[in-house]
Amino acid sequence: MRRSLTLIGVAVTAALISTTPAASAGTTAGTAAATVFAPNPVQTLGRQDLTDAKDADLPVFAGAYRRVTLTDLDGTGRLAGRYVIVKSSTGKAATTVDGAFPAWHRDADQFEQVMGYYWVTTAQLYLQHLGFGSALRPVNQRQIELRIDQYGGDNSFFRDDKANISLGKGGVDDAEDAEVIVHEYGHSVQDGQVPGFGTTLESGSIGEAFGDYLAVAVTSWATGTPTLTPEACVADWDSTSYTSTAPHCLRRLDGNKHYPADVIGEVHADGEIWSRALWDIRTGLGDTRATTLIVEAQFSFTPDITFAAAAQATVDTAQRLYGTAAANTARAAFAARGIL
Ligand SMILES: [Ca+2]
Ligand SMILES: [Ca+2]
Ligand SMILES: [Ca+2]
Ligand SMILES: [Zn+2]
Repeated sequence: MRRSLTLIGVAVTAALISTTPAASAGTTAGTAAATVFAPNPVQTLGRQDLTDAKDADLPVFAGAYRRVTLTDLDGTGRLAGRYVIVKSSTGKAATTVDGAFPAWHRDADQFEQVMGYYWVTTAQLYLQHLGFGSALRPVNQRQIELRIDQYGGDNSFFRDDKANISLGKGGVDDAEDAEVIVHEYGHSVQDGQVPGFGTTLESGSIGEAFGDYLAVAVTSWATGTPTLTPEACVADWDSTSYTSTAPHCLRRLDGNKHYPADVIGEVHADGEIWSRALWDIRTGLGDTRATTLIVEAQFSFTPDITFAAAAQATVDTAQRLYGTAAANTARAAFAARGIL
């Protein structure tokens, strides 16, 4: 695996400096085993009847845990590394025991901490696997601060003033669903590419849409295309707390919203217009080419870009990277939404 050693915009700690030089292409600075959901128990088990049950580790969840290897750790035994540092206001900070993180389950606060570290790092490694940081310029290769808070509402958010992410614990703990974590990282990615991105309704909708798209792309890359839930379904598990129909989805990538008739003036809802276009590009070109051109195009966006301008920039990037047939696929996807 190609891996850039470049750190951009990172407050590099002494510990990180001391361990980073040991890394080179194909190796990682620090690794440790840990236990996660991959990406969430509804998708893994294909059970739409799962409920939060007040954070209880019921026997039904046993088959959803996976032992994985955390990479890019700074060697301190904490959840701190090259692309993310976890800070939690709930429970003690996770630390390694004999070089591995204990197999915490969902009823332990440390489980959400581990999830945050693993899935932010996995999202960055997915971008690197596409060539960002090697053949293409790096994307968001900075250390994100990820907070897990006893936040009252069932919500998570990205604060671009501090380049950090907060994950709430309303309903199902947000960090128990990888797709919520990666959605938030999507905002961080866009802010890393275009500081302050998303100042208007349309640009903000693009932001929400890209987060949803990245959530699906990263989790399918890491765990395989889901077979028991629709791939287009975002946050199958977190959404069991606030949706009543199955399959449970926070949002989907494969809706049929059309511009401008379906615009309601809310970024998450209107984002479903944009995310369907991204989904169609991915269906037409495959994950690697689609996500590469989608992310590469975002470098040319302005913070307040319109749907039309962003769509044209995406088509132009498809042309530049992959030629006329790919550009036609992208143009058709946006035309089908009424954007171009
Ligand atoms: Ca939990
Ligand atoms: Ca939640
Ligand atoms: Ca899903
Ligand atoms: Zn969002």
